[in-house]
Amino acid sequence: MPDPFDPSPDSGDRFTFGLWTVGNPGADPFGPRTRPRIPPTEIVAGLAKAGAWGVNLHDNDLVPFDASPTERDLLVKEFQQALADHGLVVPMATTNLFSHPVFRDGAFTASDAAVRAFAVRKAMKGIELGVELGASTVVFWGGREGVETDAARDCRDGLGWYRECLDFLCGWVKDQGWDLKFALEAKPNEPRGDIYLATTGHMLHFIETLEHPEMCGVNPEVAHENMPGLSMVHAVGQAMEAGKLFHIDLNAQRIGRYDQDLRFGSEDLKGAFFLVRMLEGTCGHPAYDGPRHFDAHAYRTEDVDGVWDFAAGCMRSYKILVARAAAFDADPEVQEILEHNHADPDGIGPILAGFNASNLAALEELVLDPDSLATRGHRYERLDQLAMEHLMGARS
Ligand code: DIG
Ligand code: MN
Ligand code: MN
Repeated sequence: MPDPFDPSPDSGDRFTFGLWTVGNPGADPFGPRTRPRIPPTEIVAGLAKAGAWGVNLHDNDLVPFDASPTERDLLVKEFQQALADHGLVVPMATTNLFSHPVFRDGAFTASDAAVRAFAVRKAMKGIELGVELGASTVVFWGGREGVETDAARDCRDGLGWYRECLDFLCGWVKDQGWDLKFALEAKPNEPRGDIYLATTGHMLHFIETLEHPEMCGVNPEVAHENMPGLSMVHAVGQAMEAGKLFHIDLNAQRIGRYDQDLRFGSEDLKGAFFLVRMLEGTCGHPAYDGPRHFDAHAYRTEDVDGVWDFAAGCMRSYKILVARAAAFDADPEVQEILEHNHADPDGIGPILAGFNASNLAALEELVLDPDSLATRGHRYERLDQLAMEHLMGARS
């Protein structure tokens, strides 16, 4: 009997990992790598064996920064063969605009226009690689777009240059005739002291100031919203409500710590439960239809076998939470409490759905007793206990 929580692309699972995730060799700022580097073609084979649907990459995860065009083409050819051999797709590509020292003062927001030009050209090459591999989404994570001191530049200049570079790239992509989506990823800090556009909320506003906002959405990451103590569920909910959840980075994080990029579900399990419930649409709103991407890596303590334990754990935990969320929303007691709380027997809700003379008159005629309204119960303690019991497997 197959394990219902083992991932299966054939049954519709759309799990993806970046080359940099299971390929993370365990180095950190305080010590060198603890694991051998896994070549991209072996990562493809390992992800296929683990049950992933796709693999994502930064340009330099596959093609070294200083590779010649011939070396680049050979590496891409080998990678494409591995994808074909193992049946994996590449739904997303991104460009490394943060490792090389040229980006030490930023890429799209660097005060040096020559660095910004270099970054845009590198992003164009990264996008070309993504198109060659079949990607439809391009993620931009501005890891170096920020400052350690605001003496460096006025943030309005940085934001203006950020906008210029993204508008340029959107115009170039449209000129190429490619149907690509840009997914902008926020993070509050690390590696910069402060990173511009620190949260998904900041990004959602910034997108509306771009020349081609319709091409651009967000790529929220659990760890990046949780680092400053924000709710990933609310960030994703706002993005979905705006039709801008173009991609997602799933992992786990302890609030107030450096970016841990932990195995999905391994920390704030309740937050992961409500996030999966939102993504899967079991609560009644439309589901997210993109890849379930894990931007995470195994503990530095792990060997290569532990890396594949990590990958399996990400996918299994996601599938277990799908089942728990579905059971919660199918629970008659949950439905009864939610229906009771959302009931509108006097038809008051529609009065506020648009200002007009009729609604204004209806609003003014309402008899509303605040003391009576203040006494109504919501049974949230019972509702949350039901969620916890489904989550803990004490209720099915
Ligand atoms: C880090 O959270 C960033 C980079 O790994 C990459 O640019 C992006 C892709 O998901 N996430
Ligand atoms: Mn991260
Ligand atoms: Mn990420």
